[in-house]
Amino acid sequence: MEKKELLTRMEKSIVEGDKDETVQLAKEAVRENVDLNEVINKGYVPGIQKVGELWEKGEYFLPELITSGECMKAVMKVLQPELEKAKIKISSLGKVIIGTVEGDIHDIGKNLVASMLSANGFEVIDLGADVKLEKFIESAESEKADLICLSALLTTTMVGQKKVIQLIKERNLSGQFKVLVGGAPVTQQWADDVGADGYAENAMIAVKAANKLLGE
Ligand code: B12
Repeated sequence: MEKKELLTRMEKSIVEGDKDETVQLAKEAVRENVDLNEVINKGYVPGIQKVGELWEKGEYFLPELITSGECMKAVMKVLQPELEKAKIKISSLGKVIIGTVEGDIHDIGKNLVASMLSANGFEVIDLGADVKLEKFIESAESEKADLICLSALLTTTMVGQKKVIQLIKERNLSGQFKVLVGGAPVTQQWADDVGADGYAENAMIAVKAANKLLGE
């Protein structure tokens, strides 16, 4: 199958919530050695974004969102090991704690960021979604992490990012690890306002931001 057609079908399979097709296409991409960054960012992600638009327009409802979300997860199950294999086996560029903040169960974007960081040589500890704010700090301390990545998809949970940064300051831990924030409602302005060390609008840029923060 031509790459363009493959990417279009990937997008469509997510929009239609066709899990068998999404997984089968991911396997085909791996077999055919298609660039997995492209597969994710030009195939599957546009699909889930379209689902979001359809939801906003009132054309899709919660069951469709859940089904498409599950398709994304199934795809990442296929792609993640391949991304891992591709990563250059040199010493880790840094240890990263990542999770979606308390009260927020969205994890598709967070998983993508985790996958990309991992594929690009970072050691990633994924705490999952709906993570207690304290846990980010406890894990970062016990794991001696270099970076905490906080994802938030709801305007109501974004404030959790701010609270984690406050807790870090209160405990005089600011010098020990950097904080990177992201998620659909998060902006550079918000990151600056809450005192985050960095912000990235997508998983690719998150890798660049992490490199910049830990390379300095
Ligand atoms: C799929 C989805 C769901 C799925 C989630 C499945 C899952 N396992 O994640 C389900 C159906 C469960 C769901 C539930 C809900 N959802 Co929802 N959901 C979405 C949807 C359609 C897509 C989100 C997504 O996965 N996008 C694709 C990924 C790839 O993009 P992303 O998450 O933005 O991540 C990228 C970047 O933001 C960035 N990034 C993400 N995290 C991080 C972290 C760091 C550190 C960095 C640097 C970068 C970074 O990189 C990622 C990859 O490029 C969005 C619509 C939208 N436009 O975002 C609504 C949306 C986020 N949901 C919304 C709502 C309201 C809800 C519910 C409250 C609905 C309800 N009434 O129950 C619940 C939330 C329950 C809870 N407590 O969390 C609203 C939020 C409104 C708001 N502003 O607060 C949105 C915006 C829809 C809307 N327009 O109203 N949802």
